[in-house]
Amino acid sequence: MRLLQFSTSHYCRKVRLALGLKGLAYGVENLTPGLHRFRLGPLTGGLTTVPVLLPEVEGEPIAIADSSRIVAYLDRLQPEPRLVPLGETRSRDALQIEDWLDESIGTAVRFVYYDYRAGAGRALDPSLTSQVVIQIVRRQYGIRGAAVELARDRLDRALAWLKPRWENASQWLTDGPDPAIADLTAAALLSPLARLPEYRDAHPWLFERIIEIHQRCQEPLPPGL
Ligand SMILES: N[C@@H](CCC(=O)N[C@@H](CS)C(=O)NCC(=O)O)C(=O)O
Repeated sequence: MRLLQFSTSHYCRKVRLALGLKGLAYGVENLTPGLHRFRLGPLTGGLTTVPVLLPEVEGEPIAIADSSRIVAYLDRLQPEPRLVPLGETRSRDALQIEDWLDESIGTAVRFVYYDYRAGAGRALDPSLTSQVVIQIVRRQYGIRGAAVELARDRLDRALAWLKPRWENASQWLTDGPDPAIADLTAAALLSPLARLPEYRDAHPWLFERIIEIHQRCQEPLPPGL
């Protein structure tokens, strides 16, 4: 099994956490942003986002694109430990939280993170290559001014929702004894905030949980932790 990824992508981190929780062996292929389209397009029928999983097993699809589809595939491939919990209510809740995190919060984190990296956080990597990549990402997604402020508000609301759930050390988002897909998605998609002192200082509970989930999934900690 091979994961096509950008090493820095938080959506790719989500899939690595899922693979790690299940203890599945896999290799990674790091793609170069910009050139990635030429590698992915023919495999995915035109979708150009990472992560993409190549099962490399006869009889299985050649490529599975999108982190949520990959998660569903991994549960079919090896049901235990489950990523999407069993039971109608719990599985519906888990998938709804995953979708909200994917579509709304992962994007908000991208806005706040790249805005920081181009401004106060420039010193994290002032090299020309890094700054050029940051500017390309900012242009691609329209990361500026009012849009960053809206992303900040969305993140504040998400963290206020998450705090009472994650602050309680014995509780996971879908009430199981172990973290499942909603927790892994939150841990991965919020992990870039570890580089921003404003979030690091205000939300210690968040980073404790992110660390715990990475340890359970045997995934190296994100930068900044
Ligand atoms: N909904 C997708 C989002 C993935 C995504 O946004 N990936 C970004 C990197 S973080 C990407 O590949 N961007 C390159 C592009 O859009 O061409 C998923 O969950 O897999």
